Amino acid sequence: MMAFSPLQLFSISILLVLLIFISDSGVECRLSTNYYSKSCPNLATIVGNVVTDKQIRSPTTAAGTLRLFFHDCLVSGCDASVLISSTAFNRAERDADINLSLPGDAFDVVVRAKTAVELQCPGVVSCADILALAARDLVVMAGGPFYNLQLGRRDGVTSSVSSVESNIPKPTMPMTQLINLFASKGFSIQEMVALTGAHTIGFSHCKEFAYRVFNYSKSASVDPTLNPKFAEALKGACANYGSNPTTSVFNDVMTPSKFDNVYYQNLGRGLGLLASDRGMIADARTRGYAEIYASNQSAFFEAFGRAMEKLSVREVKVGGVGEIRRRCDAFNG
Ligand code: HEM
Ligand SMILES: *[C@@H]1O[C@H](CO)[C@@H](O)[C@H](O)[C@H]1NC(C)=O
Ligand SMILES: *[C@@H]1O[C@H](CO)[C@@H](O)[C@H](O)[C@H]1NC(C)=O
Ligand SMILES: CC(=O)N[C@H]1CO[C@H](CO)[C@@H](O)[C@@H]1O
Repeated sequence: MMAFSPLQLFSISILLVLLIFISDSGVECRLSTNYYSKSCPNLATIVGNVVTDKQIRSPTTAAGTLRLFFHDCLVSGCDASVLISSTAFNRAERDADINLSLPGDAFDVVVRAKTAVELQCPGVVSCADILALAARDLVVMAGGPFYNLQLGRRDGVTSSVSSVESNIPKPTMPMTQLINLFASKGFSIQEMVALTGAHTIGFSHCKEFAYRVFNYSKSASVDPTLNPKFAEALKGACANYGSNPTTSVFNDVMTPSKFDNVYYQNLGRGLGLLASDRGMIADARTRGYAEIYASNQSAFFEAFGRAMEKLSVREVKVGGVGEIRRRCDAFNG
């Protein structure tokens, strides 16, 4: 057995005290709801004002920003990597095919909020936190639930187009694949069904669902699970989508811009727009949750808020990892 002399013991205790001191005085290592209470006390108000102003002028902002945040968090954690613009040297996440449809208004609201925040608290607040705050505020503005948001995320220093494809769900994926994808990100089936209630707002481009109403299969030109009148309307709306790929349709045809539980009610009536939406009510593993949320909006709001809190801290970077970006679309480099 090893024995220590008094001097050695003394040095060891000094070392321990030093270690404790160093670990305590370093960069903040944990998220908290009041992370910026000293360094940027007006943060919530500044972001709230920008977001409100933008949403009133461009009502598509809420849905776009919520989806942007979802995509950010699924790919390498909530670190604003999705906001990075491509350069001659790097094709960034937002250049992935699926990102073609991420709307400009969503990027714009984050840039505006960042600019306003920098004027009052330069170099302090991450773009990842601003995106998280904007998405939460916009959910509330659209009529959805308030949920607590932990702050203190740092911005990522990589963003690669190649990391997107395998991490983002597609409407054509069979339910087992969707369940597995969400499970690989740490989400239960119940949380997946609740999160996908985000499709109560916003829209989808025709290319995401047009196959359900044109040439569906050898035996049926239209997906027989669609409400026939709805299918006719979709045919009309998407008649020219080949020549005009920006043509899109509301995800929740009944209350398109209100964050409510009507999305789930639609599913049982053949009014689910994407095949993955329809899957939520068709599959025995997800149906029970979809039915509860269809009949009880409080249950949906509670589950959505909890799942969003979880999504919002997914693989976040804290402490010495990452950086506080000066502008949201480029690394400080
Ligand atoms: C089963 C999983 C999911 C699939 C397959 C899926 C797929 C899609 C697709 C294809 C679109 C249309 C995009 C376009 O054409 O512009 C869309 C829109 C949207 N998604 Fe999802 N999504 C899923 C889950 C989620 C989740 C978990 C959220 C957020 C928590 C979300 C939020 C949104 C929003 C808000 C829109 C509307 C965007 C806008 O209006 O600009 N989605 N989704
Ligand atoms: C449907 O399929 C037929 C035969 O394959 C084709 O001629 C027609 O253009 C298709 N229609 C659409 C809308 O894709
Ligand atoms: C609806 O859900 C809420 C929240 O989970 C619950 O407290 C309430 O009892 C439910 N209402 C009904 C009628 O089931
Ligand atoms: C919004 C956005 O960045 N869209 C890009 C998606 O990818 C295509 C093809 O790489 C670009 O041309 C778009 O600008």
